[in-house]
Amino acid sequence: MGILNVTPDSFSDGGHHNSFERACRHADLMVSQGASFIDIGGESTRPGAAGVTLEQELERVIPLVEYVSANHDVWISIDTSKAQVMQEAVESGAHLINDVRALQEPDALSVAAKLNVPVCLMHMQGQPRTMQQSPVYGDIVEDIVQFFNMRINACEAQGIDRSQILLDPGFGFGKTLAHNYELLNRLAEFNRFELPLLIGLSRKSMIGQLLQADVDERLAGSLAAAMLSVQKGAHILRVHDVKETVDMIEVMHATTHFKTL
Ligand code: PT1
Repeated sequence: MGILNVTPDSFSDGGHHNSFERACRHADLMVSQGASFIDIGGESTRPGAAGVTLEQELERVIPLVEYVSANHDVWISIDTSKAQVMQEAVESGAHLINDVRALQEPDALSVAAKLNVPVCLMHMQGQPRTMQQSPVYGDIVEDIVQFFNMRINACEAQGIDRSQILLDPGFGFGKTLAHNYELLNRLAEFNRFELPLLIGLSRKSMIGQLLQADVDERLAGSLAAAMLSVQKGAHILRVHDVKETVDMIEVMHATTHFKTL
């Protein structure tokens, strides 16, 4: 799953045109590199980020959903927590709702149920602006398992079929460095749900803090963590570096595809 972030281009004097064009070319590139999903998001949810208005978010993501839908044969994922963005994105061609707030915002649950598309439920402690201040858990895995059980039940009560649910433990969302690495080590414990696991750790602070590396120097660390997550049962990797991740997966798969005897 290639990440397509739409943030306004402060260098362009022509309003939104420049950033839209760049985002389209980036989508083209990620598809040519082998992405099977494009995750389109208009709200930054990295630590410290403030929210965006509904109007801003719609203005950023809907033209891109339309562009990818018209030009590429890939799954389009809409990364949003807002019911109206979910609705307009799916009406414009999105196939999957990716919600870092696990359908807990107003009307999100009922709208997602009505839209009848798969939903990814992500775990987050707190809200992006403050989530890294002092995250506390009992047992990191068991606390997230409990959260997933609660949200799966809420989905099923609204008529969302269990087969339409994906789970994401939310690396970097209200978790210390130690929480993130224990979570990665114990990822296989989420296989008990028998639901697809979506994992996002590409270029995150859990790599940067450990390696003392800036965002543009986190590729090797991100690939190592992504490979481990696949070995422990991850089904979908949400990444910036599509080509490198596809190469990594191909090498992993080769180990089981050759038999000479
Ligand atoms: C994610 C994810 C996401 N991450 C899903 N959606 C982001 N399903 C946005 C950092 O620690 O993991 N899963 N949508 C991006 N959010 C972050 C969070 C970016 C933490 C960076 C960090 O650096």
